[in-house]
Amino acid sequence: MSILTGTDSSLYAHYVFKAFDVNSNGAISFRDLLVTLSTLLRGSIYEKLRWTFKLYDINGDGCITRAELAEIVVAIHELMGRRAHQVRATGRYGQQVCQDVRYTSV
Ligand SMILES: [Ca+2]
Repeated sequence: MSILTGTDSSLYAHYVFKAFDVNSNGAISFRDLLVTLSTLLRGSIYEKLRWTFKLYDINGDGCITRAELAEIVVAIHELMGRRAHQVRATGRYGQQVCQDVRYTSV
């Protein structure tokens, strides 16, 4: 955690790292970096959505569960300076996001 900003980017960085690691070998090669940056900067909407889906699909099983969505929401909140125990203590962020997704997908 950054003492100056009170933020912790490590959890979100972990998930972004996994999404950049195209061939899931635990390292980001120069090719992985180029493929990902190309996708995010010049890719189609479908390619960008597929990359974002990969970010949220933590275990890579092709589905985003409520728990996975909650994990990403916690990571984003930590990135913004809220502590994980505060976010998890309420348990409402992930649930609220899931409800919002359900309502907007109907
Ligand atoms: Ca999953």
